[in-house]
Amino acid sequence: MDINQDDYPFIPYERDTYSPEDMIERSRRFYEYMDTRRSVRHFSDKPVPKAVMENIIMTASTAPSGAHKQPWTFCLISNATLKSQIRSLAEEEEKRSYNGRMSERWLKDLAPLGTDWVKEFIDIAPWIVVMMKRAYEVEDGKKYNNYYVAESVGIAAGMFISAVHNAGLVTLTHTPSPMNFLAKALKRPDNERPYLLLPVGYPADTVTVPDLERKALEDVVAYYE
Ligand code: IYR
Repeated sequence: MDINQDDYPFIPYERDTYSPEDMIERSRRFYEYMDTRRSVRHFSDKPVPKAVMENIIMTASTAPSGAHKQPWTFCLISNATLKSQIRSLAEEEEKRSYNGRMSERWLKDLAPLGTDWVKEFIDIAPWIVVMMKRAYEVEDGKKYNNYYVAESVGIAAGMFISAVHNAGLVTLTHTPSPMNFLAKALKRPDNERPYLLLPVGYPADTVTVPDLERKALEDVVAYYE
């Protein structure tokens, strides 16, 4: 196929830049702000405006993606009947996972986090977002695979989580496994596969989180100067 780059004109791009001192200060502040994020398992049922969720989804959708295909769909759920249906299906799978499918070692690793198969937050959080990855697109009845789908949706999920934090809300990356039941319950088309379930809302009134420490810089960086 002949590709003429002139058919795809570029446009100028400008953005604010900062002095080295300001960069250090801004990046430090952002790190400290992000370091206040915690995964929360207990939510308040206090409503959150839909417009907030739409802004968060649009932020996530600014993520870079393979060939700019943006291979994601964010299912935005507030319907109580659907939430409770999803909860019972998730719990069915999770109960089996916690009671046999997960290894002893895995359960031991999870013990400090206080997780179990009960997923009450699916009923309680005002919004449940199910992120779908779009494996392919259909054009003129033909399937065209998307590119680097796992990488693309992973990046979008990170940006989603950051946007939730920026709004002053909390979320949790819930991964019921297997999660095919979600595609069915949400009547998604064949090209979409469930990727993550994220409840979003305010934390419950007296919420607690595990006393975790994050790795130090020297434990996560390898320098080549
Ligand atoms: N998917 C299950 C179990 C689970 C697994 C890991 I690894 C976690 O970090 C947390 C939970 C669940 O969502 O409960």
